[in-house]
Order: sequence, then structure tokens, then C-alpha cells
Amino acid sequence: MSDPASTDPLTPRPEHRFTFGLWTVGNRGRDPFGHETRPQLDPVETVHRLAELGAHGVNLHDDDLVPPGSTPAERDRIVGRFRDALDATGMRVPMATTNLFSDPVFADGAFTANDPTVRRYAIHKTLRAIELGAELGATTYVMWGGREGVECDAAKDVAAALDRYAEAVNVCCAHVRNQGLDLRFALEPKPNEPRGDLFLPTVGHALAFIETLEWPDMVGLNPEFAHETMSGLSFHHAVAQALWAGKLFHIDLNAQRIGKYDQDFRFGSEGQRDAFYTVRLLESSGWDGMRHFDAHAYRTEDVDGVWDFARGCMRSYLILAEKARRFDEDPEIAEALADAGAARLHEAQVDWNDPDQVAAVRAEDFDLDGLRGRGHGHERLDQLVLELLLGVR
Ligand code: DIG
Ligand code: MN
Ligand code: MN
Repeated sequence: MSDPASTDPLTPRPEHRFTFGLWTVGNRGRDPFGHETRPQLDPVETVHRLAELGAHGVNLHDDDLVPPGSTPAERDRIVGRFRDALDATGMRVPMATTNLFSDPVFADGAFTANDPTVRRYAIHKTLRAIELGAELGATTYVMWGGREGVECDAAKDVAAALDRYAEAVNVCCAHVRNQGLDLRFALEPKPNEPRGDLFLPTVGHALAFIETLEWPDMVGLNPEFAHETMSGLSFHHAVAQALWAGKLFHIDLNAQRIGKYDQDFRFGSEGQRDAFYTVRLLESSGWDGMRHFDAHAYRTEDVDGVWDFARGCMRSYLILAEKARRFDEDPEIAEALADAGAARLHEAQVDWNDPDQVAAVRAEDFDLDGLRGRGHGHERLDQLVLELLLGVR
């Protein structure tokens, strides 16, 4: 049991806002080349175990909690039993989402399926799942388009697919507005897998897409560490731009090696530098969103290993948060930052609306040789960061 009264900076507590999806610790170890290695986890047990570990909440796809095909009475019994566990533990459900990727009906997409009937069913299923999420108190609704993509490009007109995608998101926004729900949407980009190529593959694509929507203020991003990293991109930069745009509505933390399939490893187990800069950004920016671990234990693990995995995700985050505090307090790092002129990037330029100041810039005589010859001290600064992460300072 995580001691809620503990002052140990590496002991997870609900105020750290760590969350896990039912599907993460409930992952049964199946992969494209092997059957399940772990038993099904009861969502109620998951709530209690995660609460014991110091988590803040649990997230879910509709199907994670209410098996497809459940009768209304079965649905109400399942939801009632789950709510009892939430009430008993104080755990919350900050985020909900729809499974629009497991059912073979979505083989050619959900919102972007060529078949209009499938597109209608995808919206039907999502509106019902939105109501389940709202009923459980979710205020963020994630949309990961796991099947919104293509293998055979001839079969899918991308512009038409994006029209349909926008149409579906707009319908969901309209439903939330009409129902007066306290909910906003977070699109989750991914470059590929399970489809050959996915639409909205990166944070950049999603940011541009959001601006075309009917109610762009209701729609933000849920960047995932593994998904940007799969494309060889900096996850920290993706999060920073989402934050800069006021669109960081949620985040999926895990770990990933560049250029590999979506590994969804324990947070901190790969990509430690990108993870450090991401944690430092989240903590120093005062972002108050959930620190959600969309990850799962290695297929080799039994159920005990699953809880080792969950503890490891939260502990890694807290260790990196501690390193971020040490970074900001380290006088040698401060000196190296000054040498690199880091603070000067924040200096406002001239008032470009003032013609006299623009004229002065136009007339300025630049010492280009002097500007060219300078050292920026990045080697020393980067080595100091590495030594901080390796625990030698
Ligand atoms: C995969 O990265 C996706 C699904 O697990 C889920 O729909 C979403 C929520 O975090 N992430
Ligand atoms: Mn993933
Ligand atoms: Mn995810």
C-alpha cells in the first residue's frame, strides 16, 4: 500500500495525478505472434490495486468496462459495481474513450470507413460511450483513430477521409454542447499501426486539423510518447508545441525506441532524455493535466509483474521530476545556461510595429565575423545534464 501520508518524494500519491487505463494494467500480453500470457483483470480489482499504489485515477474505453453486447440491465450492474469501487477508493475517471478499433466491423476504418453505415455506427458507438464517460465523471474524451488509415491508397481518398473525420468530431462536439456536458476532446496522433498509414499521424497534423473544425476550442491533443517517437520526432517538442498552442488536453506517457513498432513500454524504460525534458516541461509549466501511462507490462510478466510495471511508471516520473528540480537548483548548470544564452530567447525583439525601430534594424551594421566565431557552450551544458541524469551530480 502506498502511504498517502508519506513525504518521500518518490512515493506516488493521488495529488501527483497519475492515471492508468483499464486496458494498460489489464493488458493480457497477447501480441501479433502470441496468445495471452496473463488472465483477465477485473476492473474493480484494478481500481483497488491502483489506489493502493497511490494512483489518482483510472481511464477506460467503453468496451473495457461494459462488454459489447451487454444488455442495459447488465450494463447498469457493471457500471454500478465499478462506481462502488471508485467511491470506496476515491479514485476518479478523468478520461474516457471509445474502442473503435477491435471490432472487425472497423477493419476499413470507423469515422473514415468507406461504408457510410460503418461511419454511422462508429458515431452511434461514440455518442453512447461519451455518455458512459460523462456518467463516470470524465472531463476529457480521447479520440485515437487506430483504424482511421489505409493500406491500399487507391481505396481511400484522403481529403474525403478528412472530411468524414471532421464531420464525426463535429457531431461529437455538438452532442456534448447539446447535452451540456463538461467534456472536451483530445485527438491522439499516431503514424501507423494497426493500419499501414494512419490519418493525423503527428501532433503537427492534428493541430492543423483542429483549426478546420466547427468548434476548435473543444478539441485539443493527447500526444503519446511512443507515437511521436516512432516517427523519429522529439516527443518533448511535440508536447511543448501542443502546450504553446493551448492544446495539451491530456498526455499518454510510456517509452519507445525510434523506428520500432509501438512498444508502449514502462515510462522511463527507454528515451530517458526525452522523458526528462518532457517531465521538466510538464512540471515547470504548471500543467495540471493527468499524467496518464498508456503502457503495459512486458509479455514475459505475470500479474505481480504488472504491478511492478505500474509502480515503475510512477516512480520513474517522480525520479525525473526530482532531477528537474535538481537541474533548476544546480549552479553549474545555471552558469552553463547563461553561457548558452538560453534566457535571451525570451527577450522581446524590437517593436516591429514601430517604423523607426524597423528602420534602425534595416540600417544596423552587423559584426557578422564576431557573430560567426562564438562558442555556445552546449557541449558542457549537455554533459552536465547527462551527469545529472546518470546521478553523478
Ligand atoms: C493507443 O495509444 C490509444 C488507445 O490505447 C486509447 O484509445 C488511447 C487512450 O490513451 N491511446
Ligand atoms: Mn501506443
Ligand atoms: Mn495512447
